[in-house]
Amino acid sequence: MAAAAAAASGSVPAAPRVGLLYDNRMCAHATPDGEDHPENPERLRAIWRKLAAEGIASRCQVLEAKEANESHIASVHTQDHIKLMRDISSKEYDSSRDDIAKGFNSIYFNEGSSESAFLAAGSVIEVSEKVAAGELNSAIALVRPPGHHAEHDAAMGFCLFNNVAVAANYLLNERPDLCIKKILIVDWDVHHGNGTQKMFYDDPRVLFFSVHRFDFGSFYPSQGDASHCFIGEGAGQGYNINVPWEHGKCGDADYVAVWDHILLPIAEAFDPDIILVSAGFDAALGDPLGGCCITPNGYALLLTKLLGFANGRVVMALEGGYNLKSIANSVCACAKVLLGDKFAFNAREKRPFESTWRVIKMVRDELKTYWPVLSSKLPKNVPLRSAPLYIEPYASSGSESDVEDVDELPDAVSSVDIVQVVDDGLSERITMLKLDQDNVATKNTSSCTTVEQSPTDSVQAQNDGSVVAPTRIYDLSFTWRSALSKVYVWYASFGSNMWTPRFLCYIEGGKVDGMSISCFGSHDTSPPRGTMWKNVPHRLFFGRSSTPCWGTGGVAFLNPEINYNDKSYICMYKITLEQFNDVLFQENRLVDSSEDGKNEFPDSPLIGLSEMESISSNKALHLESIKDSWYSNVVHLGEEDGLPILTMTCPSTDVARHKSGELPLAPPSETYSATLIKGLVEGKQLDTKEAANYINDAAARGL
Ligand code: Q9C
Ligand code: ZN
Repeated sequence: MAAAAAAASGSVPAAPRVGLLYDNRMCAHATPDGEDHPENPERLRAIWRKLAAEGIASRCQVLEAKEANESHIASVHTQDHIKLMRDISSKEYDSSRDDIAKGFNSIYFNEGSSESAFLAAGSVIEVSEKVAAGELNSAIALVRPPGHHAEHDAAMGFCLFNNVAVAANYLLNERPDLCIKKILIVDWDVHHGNGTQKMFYDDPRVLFFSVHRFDFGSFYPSQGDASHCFIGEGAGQGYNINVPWEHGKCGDADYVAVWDHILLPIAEAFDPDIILVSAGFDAALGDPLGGCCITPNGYALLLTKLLGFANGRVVMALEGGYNLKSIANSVCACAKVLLGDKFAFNAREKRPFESTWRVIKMVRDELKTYWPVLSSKLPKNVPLRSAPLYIEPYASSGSESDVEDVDELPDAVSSVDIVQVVDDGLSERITMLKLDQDNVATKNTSSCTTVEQSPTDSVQAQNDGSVVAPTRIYDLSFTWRSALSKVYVWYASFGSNMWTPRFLCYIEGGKVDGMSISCFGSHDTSPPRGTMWKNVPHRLFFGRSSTPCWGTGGVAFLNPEINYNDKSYICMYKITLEQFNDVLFQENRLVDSSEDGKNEFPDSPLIGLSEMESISSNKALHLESIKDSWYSNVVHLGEEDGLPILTMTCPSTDVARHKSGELPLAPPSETYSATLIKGLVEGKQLDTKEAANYINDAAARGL
């Protein structure tokens, strides 16, 4: 109305009133002994410095933080939790503070935590109230600790109180005078907003939308409830929307596609009175935890699209985001949007991933009964790009991506861009890519590979989502080792290889207690570059009845189907793709010893670069050439550090045979199970008794 009046009178419309809340007191929350931590006070300072330097802060209404009333926090948190957060910084907790923090998932406390937590929650209330009341058009609350992981009775994931949830409840319950009846929460932090989801799960007044890395359940917080199947319950059915990425390489084009084909049509139908953004910036290009690649322009575009709803009443509350430059630049771009500055949106990479399209279809399908607009036809022939390859560009530098200069980072790298980043052995790899693609005639090395030419065309889809690789007909032994030695993967073990000394037999050769035959070892005997444990939603089971190495008893397999009721331990080793192939050869007994004592490995890799692409876009690759081997199915379990997590297990057809009884299920032998237990205990996952129970339960449970 204001704009219309301005136009009629011929005057220039007034600049939007934008609130900007910054308060140094929220920098008091920090690690107790000054240890490094991604969620640190510098985050707020870096953003503030940038906004001040760019002349943005002076164009906003700058607000001070305000502590939340306990009664307002009580709308989403238990009294016990509120009391603990209030008292945790007091003297009485000096000796127990660290232990209490350990009791939570990914939490630290210090003497400043209580004040910061109350200020963060109160600040989001403060700006939301002002926007709802029309005193401000929109606002940004630069708060910490963040909020969206906090559960009603627990701190979690760097979050103490759920700031956005507290503010939403305040508007709905405490301020009927402001007439806020419907709230859209857009959570674009790279992690799932598990806390917020739970707090409004049955509440149709709050539409909760979260887009996050999921990686088939392996990405933090690794709870199955981040999947698209969680749509709300009771009256809230259809009012909870999860968009779970399959991998960690999504960027502007992927987010825009989700906005255009899911979020915006639903926002139009829902017609919110205000939008609260759980604005984490850890999906930004350069973020050390997220791995995604939204540019500042990308955030600006996503935010611009939201301003079309709720009369532009948008409140942004900071959540995660751990690259100081990325978050400063991204918040700055968002502030400019709110202030009405014009943007040129020219994202370089406009194509979403194939996987993004798959996720969009899945989510729309799940929700179309609640939001009929989602039944509309999606555009056809959208140019897509296939999943990225995983090459460590600078193998000798550390993995500290947070020290990189964001201005220097390339755009979301596409599969072929990466080939250009690696400088040595380049021509060799290009040759190999060409040879590798003999049956994909159109594959080229320009940067515009489209889905029509994707390597998945050369493989056959199976009904379980895995694909069958064609039998290889060429010999690349002269190049493949050098090419694949520059590509890193996480090899995930769920069986005896969880015990590192046993796994190292596959790298260095030899055997450990309980093994009756020696391993050949890999060509490249360098040790893993990292080890890490995770849980995955796949069933561990023990099948077959004896092995040449371990004697009588079953050995471990992982059912490649996802089942969120399962939580299996995996121990991951960061090794090269060359080493992974050598492990795969040995696991499938494909290595021979010739008369002169030399070990004969197969002369082409089972998993080359093109197989990697099809594994990451199809989740699994059953290796047809070794279909009768026990571990012929390579499964993509997600990503860590931007590298794929791969494991080897039996094909789905064997799972079916184990289910039907055609193949035996059998408990592991004593020595084999002792090796698994040693792995879990030395890896500090379980104590001896728990580990034994874990193995026995899995053996007894079957499939
Ligand atoms: N391997 C926010 O972005 N990571 N929180 C734990 C354990 C916790 C992120 C990793 C990440 C929490 C607000
Ligand atoms: Zn996050």
